[in-house]
Amino acid sequence: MKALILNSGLGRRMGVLTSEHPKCMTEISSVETIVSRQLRLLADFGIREVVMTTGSFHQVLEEYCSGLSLPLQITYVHNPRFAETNYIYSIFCARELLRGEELVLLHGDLVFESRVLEQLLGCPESCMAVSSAVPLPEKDFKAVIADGRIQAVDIHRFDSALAAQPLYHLYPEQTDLWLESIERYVARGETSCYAENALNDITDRCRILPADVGSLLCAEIDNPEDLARVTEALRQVENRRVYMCFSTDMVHAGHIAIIRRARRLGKLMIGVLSDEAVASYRRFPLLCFEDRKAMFESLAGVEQVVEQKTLSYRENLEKYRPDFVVHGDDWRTGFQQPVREEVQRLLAQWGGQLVEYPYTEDSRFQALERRARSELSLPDLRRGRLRKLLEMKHFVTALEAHSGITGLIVEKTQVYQDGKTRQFDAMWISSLCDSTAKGKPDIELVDMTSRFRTVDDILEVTTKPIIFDGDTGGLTEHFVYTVRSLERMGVSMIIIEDKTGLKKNSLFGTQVPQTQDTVAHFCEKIRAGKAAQKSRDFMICARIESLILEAGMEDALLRARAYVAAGADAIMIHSRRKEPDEILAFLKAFRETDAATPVVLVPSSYSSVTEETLRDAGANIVIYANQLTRTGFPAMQRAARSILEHHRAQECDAECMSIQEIITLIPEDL
Ligand code: SPV
Ligand code: MG
Repeated sequence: MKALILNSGLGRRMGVLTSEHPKCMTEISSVETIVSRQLRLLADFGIREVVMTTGSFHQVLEEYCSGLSLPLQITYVHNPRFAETNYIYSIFCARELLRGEELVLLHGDLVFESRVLEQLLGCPESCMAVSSAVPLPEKDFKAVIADGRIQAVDIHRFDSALAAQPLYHLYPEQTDLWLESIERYVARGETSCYAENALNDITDRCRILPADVGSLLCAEIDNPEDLARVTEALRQVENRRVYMCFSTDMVHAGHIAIIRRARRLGKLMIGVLSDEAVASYRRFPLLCFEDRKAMFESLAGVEQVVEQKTLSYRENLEKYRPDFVVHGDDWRTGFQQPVREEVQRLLAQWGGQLVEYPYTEDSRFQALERRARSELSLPDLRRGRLRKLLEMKHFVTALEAHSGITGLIVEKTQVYQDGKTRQFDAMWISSLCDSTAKGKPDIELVDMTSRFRTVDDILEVTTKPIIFDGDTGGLTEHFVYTVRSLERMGVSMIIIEDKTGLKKNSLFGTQVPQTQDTVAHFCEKIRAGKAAQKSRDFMICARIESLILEAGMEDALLRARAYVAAGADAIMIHSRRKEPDEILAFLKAFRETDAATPVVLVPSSYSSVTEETLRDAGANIVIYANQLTRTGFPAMQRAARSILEHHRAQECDAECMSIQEIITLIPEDL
């Protein structure tokens, strides 16, 4: 595609402003002239060849344009009869460079915002810029429109007309038809009329559509008053603020394309999602916030990069009140839909606008994204992530998983609430649920090989960090092997409880005989485990059963401090009370002397307490230890009973997950 810029006019009405150079070299901002802005925009839209007709001061103009160092090849066509002819003759002079070309044709005194050009270039048929938002001009061009196409471009006709600007996008067929008509005019010696006179003769054959640019800036500068008005309008256009948000740690061609489009709308500010927000809605970021911020700061045309702390744009939009928010159209459906709706509501408060561009699926990026995700599941990367999450968020949640499918539920379940996407950070491989799924009691009967099989099933299809319920850890001599095996598999943490002998589930409390280990012996086990692990990442958490076994708060605190001193990376305090009072009391007392060691809680019996309360009290990990098992199996029992009772399956259809849901829950590749 070529651009044809008509710069042969004298610009007499500009007075002294055109005494030393052509009108198109008039300054319209502190950094740009009409022509430099036109050329910059054309180059920005990928146009590489420009034909420019010239008249007076043609050498001044040529020198000026070549000094602009734009990636454009400009061919100058001088109209030697510029003083006595109109631009119909300039086009005639340039005709051999134009024949058969797709063209952007524009007058050299036209100032327009980039969206005008974007709209015209996006038109699949030949078109001319018109505006239904501005009053019909007395003296300038109007486009007479009938049957959805332009019938005539004229300064005298007002009926069925819209204000028109000399900016066209012409496909080769219309270019050639118009050129032939111009040649006929010139052959007849008609060289001082408008080129549009030649166009009007052929509009029955030369189909040109009106491209309504509404109130977007698109105006000619004919006199100093126009200049003042357009300069001010342009200043406002250029000062518009544009906001985009990114969570990506890889910038691909699609991102660059959308950033380029966004920055044409005004000054571009990019919100980079915080690590915590990325991890909570997508996946663990490969690059930390600072690196991602630096990456966007280095992109041309990005004025400012700020942190966006949540998936919701609210905080930043209210602070910066941008004129535009730009996004791909992919968020119209799916979990980002409420985020989008909130953005629209907020923008409406100050007349801002949401601009959406078609989302481009980039297959190479998707392959990289898949690779990043699968790398996140590699043992070395996965293992350390619990520690990193703790450092980053200070508070994480885990849900029980006992199979590949329950692992996927923990991996994929998300809700959007209060501007945030919530999902579980980690998974808990509960001894109770693992045993239950195998139809066995929770008494360390399921051996480690079998427990590892469950872990492996989950590891295979998920990426989130895993916390393994190691029961008592068994004999110290066995425990060290367990540590190494789990570490090798990519598990992040093992929790062992300070009980000895036949282990029973803690929720039995003192109803069954259970023996607490001695402090010294359990510390020995912790020390041996820590010495056995190979990496820094793996965590051993010591679980204190003093409250379960009614040994008292002092005992719990004493053990907690002793286990930390023995090298435990975290402690877990358990309770079977209905209320969280003893847990809160423990946290208060423990935090008085230890602010750093992560504390793990399992609020199964005291389930009414919220995460926020526990976090504020000093907890770092909350494990929902058995809820998938306890909800899943009753549903299965109901289905089994229903089929038996009704002698058919239909009655339980309503409770069944659709095949579609099953298919989407289980990805084809991970
Ligand atoms: C488990 O989930 O197996 C636990 C927690 O160890 S509890 O059942 O509460 O003891
Ligand atoms: Mg257990």
